[in-house]
Order: sequence, then C-alpha cells, then structure tokens
Amino acid sequence: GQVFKLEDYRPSDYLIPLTELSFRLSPDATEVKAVLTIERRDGVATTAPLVLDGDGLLLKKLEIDGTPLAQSTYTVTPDRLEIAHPPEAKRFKLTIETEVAPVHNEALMGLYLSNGVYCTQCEAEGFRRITYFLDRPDILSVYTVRVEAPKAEAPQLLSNGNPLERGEMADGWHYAVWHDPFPKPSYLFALVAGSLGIVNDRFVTRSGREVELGIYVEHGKEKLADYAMDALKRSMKWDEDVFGCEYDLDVFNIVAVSDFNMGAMENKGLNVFNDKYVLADAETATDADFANIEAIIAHEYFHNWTGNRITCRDWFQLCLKEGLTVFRDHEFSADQRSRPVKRIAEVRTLRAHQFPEDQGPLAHPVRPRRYREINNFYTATVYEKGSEVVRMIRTVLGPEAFRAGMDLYLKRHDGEAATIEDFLKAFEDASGRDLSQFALWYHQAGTPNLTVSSAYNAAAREFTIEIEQSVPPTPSESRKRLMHIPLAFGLVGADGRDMVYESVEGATVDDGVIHVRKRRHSIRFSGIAERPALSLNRGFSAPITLSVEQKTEDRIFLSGHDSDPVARWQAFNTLLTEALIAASRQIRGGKRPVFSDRLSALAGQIACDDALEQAYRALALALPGEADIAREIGNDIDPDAIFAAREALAKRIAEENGPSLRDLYERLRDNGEFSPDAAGAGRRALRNALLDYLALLTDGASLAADHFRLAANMTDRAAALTVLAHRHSGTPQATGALASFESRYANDPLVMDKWFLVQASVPGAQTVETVRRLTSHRGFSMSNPNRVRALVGTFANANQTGFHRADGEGYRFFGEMVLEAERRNPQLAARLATAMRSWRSLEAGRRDKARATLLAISGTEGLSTDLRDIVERMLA
Ligand code: B3K
Ligand code: ZN
Repeated sequence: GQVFKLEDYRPSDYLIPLTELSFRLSPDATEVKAVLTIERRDGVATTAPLVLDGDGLLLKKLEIDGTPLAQSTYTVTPDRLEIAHPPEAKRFKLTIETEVAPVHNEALMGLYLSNGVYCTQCEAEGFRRITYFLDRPDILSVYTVRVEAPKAEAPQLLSNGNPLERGEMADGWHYAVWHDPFPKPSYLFALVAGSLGIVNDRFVTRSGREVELGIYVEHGKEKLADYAMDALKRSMKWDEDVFGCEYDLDVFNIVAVSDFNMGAMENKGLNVFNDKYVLADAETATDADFANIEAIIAHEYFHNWTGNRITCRDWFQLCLKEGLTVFRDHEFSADQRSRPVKRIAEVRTLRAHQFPEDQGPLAHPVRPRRYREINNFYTATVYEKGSEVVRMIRTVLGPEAFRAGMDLYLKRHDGEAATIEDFLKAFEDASGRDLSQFALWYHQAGTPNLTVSSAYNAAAREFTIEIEQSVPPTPSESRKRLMHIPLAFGLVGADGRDMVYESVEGATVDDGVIHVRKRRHSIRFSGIAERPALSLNRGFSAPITLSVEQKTEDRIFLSGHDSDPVARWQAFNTLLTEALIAASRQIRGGKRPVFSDRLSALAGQIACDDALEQAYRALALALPGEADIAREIGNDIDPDAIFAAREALAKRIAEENGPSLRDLYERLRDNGEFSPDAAGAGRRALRNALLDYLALLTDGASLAADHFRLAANMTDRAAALTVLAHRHSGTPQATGALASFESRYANDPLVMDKWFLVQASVPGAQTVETVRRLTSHRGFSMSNPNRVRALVGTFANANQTGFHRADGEGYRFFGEMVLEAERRNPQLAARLATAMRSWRSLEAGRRDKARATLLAISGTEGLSTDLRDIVERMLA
C-alpha cells in the first residue's frame, strides 16, 4: 500500500471557500449534490489539474459554472475525479452529483444508517465517501447544507452550524437548511436525520449568547440523557472559566447512535456520540460509565476550540487537537471530581494502553512521520501520551506561562489549520523559553527510562541522587536523542514532611522539579539533616519508567507518608508489583509463592485508614493487573503463573485482614439515594474492592450473591456479578446471577454488553468456548462495534489466561473473529487486532502460536489497508 510521509506535505493548488450540499435521503439511493466554489491558490499555474478525492463513489453529473463537462475533459473512478483543464478564471463553481447507499454502509464511515437513523462519520477520510472533494484538513470551507427526507421517517433533520430554514415539500417530504459560518475541514461535516426523542436545555455564555442545547436519543430514552446534559453545561462553563473559551453558535446538538466506531465525534455544532457515552441512570450505568460520559461529553465539546476553530494542517498533526483536548478533559474531570484519584486513574490507563504500544511493534512518535492508514493512528500514544506532553509543557513553564501560551496559540491560529511547531512556538513566544529539546517528546517514540540511585552522607549532611536516562529503540528509530524530562520529586523526612535543602548542584531544580536533560546527572543536595526517603515522579510528572534502587523500608514508609498522593499510591503499587513478580517466578519454578506479612498488613491499614479518600483506598487495593505484571516482567511471559501469583496474594490479603475488611464492608453499606458524584462513587468503589477480597473467604459466594441481590444500582450489581462469575464460576450463585441479569436486561443492548464482558473475562482455559457460544446469542451481533468490543475485545484484552491459552485456541478463535469483523468494518477489525501487539514477549510456545495466527491473517486475500497495516507492523 501507499505510504504517506510528513515531509511530502504541500499545500493544495486549489481551495474550496464555499460548499453547498443538498441531500435527498433514501436508504439505498441517496442523491448528493455538491456545489463547490473552487479557487485557484495565488501563484498556481492555470494549467494545474484539479484532483478530488473519492471513495467508492458513483458520479451522476458534473458541471462547471452551470455547463456539463465534456467526457474528454475529466477522468473519474470511484476513488478519484481529475479535471485536467479547469477554467482559467480564479474562481469557478463545480457541481457534482453522486449517489450513495447508506443502508449498505457497514464500515460506518461516510453516510450510514444506525437503527433507522441517517448519520455520518467523516473523520478522518469519510467525507470522500459522500462526494468528491479536497478531503484534507487544511481545506477550510463554509458549508450550507440542505437535507430532504420523508417527514414521517425523519422528522428531525440536522447538520452543522445554525438552522436557517425549514419547510414542507410534496409527497410528505420536508427539508431543512443549515448554515455554518465557521470555515471548517470536511472531516467535521455532519448530517443526522431520523425520528428521535429530544432533550432540550439552554446555556448563556459569559458574553450573553443564548445557546439552544439539544440531545437526541432513541424515543423513550430521554430520561437517560439528563446526566449528559448536565455534563455538557458544566463543560461549557468550565471552558470559559479555565481556558477563556466561549461557545460560538446559536445551537449545540448531540446525537446518540448505537452503531459507532469510536466514542464520539466533535462535528461543528453537531456532535455524534456512541450511545454508550450518553445514556445513563443508576439502574443501567456504573460509576465508571458516568465518569466516562462526563469526560467524553467534555472532550468533544472542548474540541470546538482545540480541533475545530483551530484544526490540523495534515493528519500527522493529529495530536495537536487530540493530545491537547485529552489534557483539557483530564483537567475538567480533575476539577469536577478528585484530582489525585483522577490522576492515579490516568496513570493506570496510560500504563495499560500506551506503554505496551510504545514498547512493542506498533510504537510511533506522538507526531508520526509516516502512515499507511490514518485511522490506525488514533492511538493511546497520540491521545494519552499526547496529553502527557501538554501536561509536561505546563510543568516546565508553570501555570501562568502555560495559560499565556494557550491564549497566544488560540488567538494566533484561530481559523487556521496548524502544526505542532505552531503550538510549541506559541509557548516559546509567550514564555521566552526554548522548547527545542523538549520537542523531542513529539518526535521520538519509546518510553524513556530513568535509572536512579541515591546516597546519604551524614557527616557532610548531603544527599546525592544519580540519574541516568535512556530511551529504548523502537521500530525504525534505533538511535535516540537525549530528552528533557521534568521529574517532580520530594525528599521525605521521618515526620512525613518534605525536607528543605540549602543548595543543590548537578541539574536545574526548581519548584520541586528536577530537569533531566543530560544522559547522566549527579545531583547533590546540601544541608540535609537526616537520610530522606526519595519520592520520585510525583504527580506522574513524566510518562516514563523508573528503575530505582530503593529500600523496601523506604517504599513502605512512602506508602504511608508521602504527601503526594500519586507517589504514595505508586510506592504501594511498586511493592505489590515486586511481590507479584517474585511470586510468579516462584510458581513457575514449581514452588509455593511467599509473601511478606508486612505487605498484607499494609494493605489492611490502607483499606481501613479513614483519613484517606475512599476512592483512593479502592485504587490502592486493586492489585496490579495481570497485563501490568507481564509488562513489568517484560519477556518470556507465562500468563498462568502470573494469574496464580495474583490469586495467591489476593487470598493472602483477604485472610490476613478478614475481620477488619468485613467490618469496613458492613460500615460502607448503602443507605439512601444514589448519586453519581465522586463521593458516592468512591464509597461504592471501596466497598466493591472489599467484596472482591471477601469473596475469597469461606462463604464468599453467598456474600457476593447477597451483594448482587441487594444491589440498588448497576455499579454494585455489575461488581457482584463479576466477582461471582470470576471467582465462583459454575456455582449455583454465579449461574443464577448471570441468568437473572440476562432476563432483567435482555432488551437493553448496552447493559447486555456488560453481561458479555463479564463472561468474556472469566479467567481460565474454558472461556474461549463460552465466548464462541455467546457469538450466537440473540443479543450479539458482529455488525455492532459495541457488541464486538464487549465480547471479543474483552476476551482478547482483558482475559490473559483465556486468550493466551497454552494450546493457542484463544488466538485461533480471535483470528477468525478479526477476519469476520473485517468483512464489514475494517476499522473495527484493525483496532481489535492490536490486542496481539505484545505477542513477542510471551514464552516460546505461546509466541509461536500467536505468530501462526498473525501469519494466517496476513496471508488472507483481499485484506483491507487498515488490517494489513496493523498485522504487518506487528509481524515486522
Ligand atoms: N476525533 C474523533 C475520533 C475520530 C476517529 C476517526 N477514526 C473523536 C475524538 O477524539 O474526539
Ligand atoms: Zn478528540
């Protein structure tokens, strides 16, 4: 396939200042008429051909300035329209008529039907599946859109911008016209038409603009959109307060659809959402669902400035809008909920998704230089690491200079398609600082590692930290340059307070941050009265790995005393990880695992320490996941040994602390109204974390069964169901709970996804058969991405012992599913396939079997560019 390269970027010869579209909607023959005002760019020769992108299009009519084009003056294929000799005039009007079939569009890109609702998805290159166009993000155009449909089938007709006009037509049809005054790239175009329930509200911006808010959902689901609406209004207010960004149209609409390739899409004034991230109430959604809805509603709304008003020059700049907008939604959630708890959750997500990507065959820089299929670059690296890089800019510059840089960026590039260089320049100009070494975070792939040791010299009252940085090689980048790593730290004294030093040499240290810029730093602090415990990467100031020589004593101390909650959590998590790695080695060597008494005692203390936030305690009690442990081990992975080690430690913690955990569990019992806020969620998280341990003790199954039966909300019900299915699989309690859940929610596909998910993640060799059987369940469908991700995605990503079954059956089944998904929806299949990205770190037997599956996929004829790209990179 073709490789697109950053260095090949050049501006288009032609621009499209105005785009007028009209749609006559019908499931198998929608007529699309595009009237494009085309303008030759200054200095471009009149002989330059006009080449428009298409994808599977059928051309019905072509005119320039009202005159049909002679066959000999253009060439057309489904994927390309070339007009060899456009008019000599600087501006002309090109009219293109195409016909598309939404009902047959199973790739869910372009115009398609979801549950009878017409909707679009154009990012990254879906607009070319609607009409021929310069389908690239640096072509900004003002759109006017007319939509026509039978009124009975589609009472609601929506597009971007403000509503201009609507009216009746013959034969029961009607129309609506929308106008979006803000020039935008084609990937932000959207259209929705259908019969939907509406939730309305209003927001008045700080300068007094009255904005009509609308959330469109399936009829009967209106109540389930209340939380999303509330989150939207809070987002609008927060963006004004924190970033000075105000909304700019008279309406803001959100539509929830059930067939969607990702979470949601930020189309100007008309966000389209996967309904999973809109619909929620206590009965059907977990606390995690509520938190996701809040974050994604905010994320898409925040794109209005970071993405829409300022968009990307080309797709290599994707992190310009995504990394920045993730950073903004993280900050929003931190402000709405608990900042430390949010940050710990971010760290866990980054480690679980971005680290394995960065440390495996799919590694790429936050701003890639090459791609074969851009849809495969909506990755954890672009999004999550991209957000970490923005966070580090704030750490390096400080909050005031950061805000000044953001203001300058927004002002300077409003209405433009910008680059990462533009973004960094705004911060350099606003702060007077040089970010050239820092910029490597965008350009260089791989997770940097810092090796750290320290020594205390009592006589000299000096504390010395030795730091060495390295960046491991990644595909096509074997030699790495030295990075600028802002490492937040503290020297924790015996009283738990940070010690104050008199002077420091060996690196720039300011405001609790060591600026690591060289290969090696030897940093000496003077005036230190006693040996401190060293707290590193506080607040997770840099997305790196640390190899720290540190006494267990110090880690235990920091687990109880570090004033930085993230580092405190990290200290305990490191203790757990080290114990689990050692135990899995013992198990592999045929021995019984040994754990120290102090570790389980510490777990009990943290669980019961009422001075700590409940959500924090829940996070601390969650043992490192099997995949986390595998990543830390690095190679020759045996998932069964890791699983056994984790089970043994959980059991040990439960047994050592049984009565106190049980007592706390009782004290946390729910009594009163459900509230999805952080405090309520924290209490439930802690209680459910306790249940997970208590379920390992005698009568655990009946305790979990009671928890399930008495649950008054989905968080508790799903937690109990998981404990029963995972820890007491096959017992009457587990079987009964699964059956009762199924009958209660049989008609609610989003809740049934949880039922699929729970069963797909049951540890052990037999789950592959369960999952295979569930693919024939009447609630399952290979053409709905949420269903596929809940069942097949969960099996591959969240079931280490099932997926990595020693005989390779997990991989074989998965390979079949990927190919099955691929026939309809290449994007979904490619994303699914990335679950195999860490195959090389497995022990030899599994590695060979995983490889055989990847080879079988790559040997399949007629593979999509999407899947081929992923599989070939994984095999390279
Ligand atoms: N910008 C979209 C993602 C589009 C993915 C295209 N394959 C959602 C978001 O990041 O907000
Ligand atoms: Zn985004």
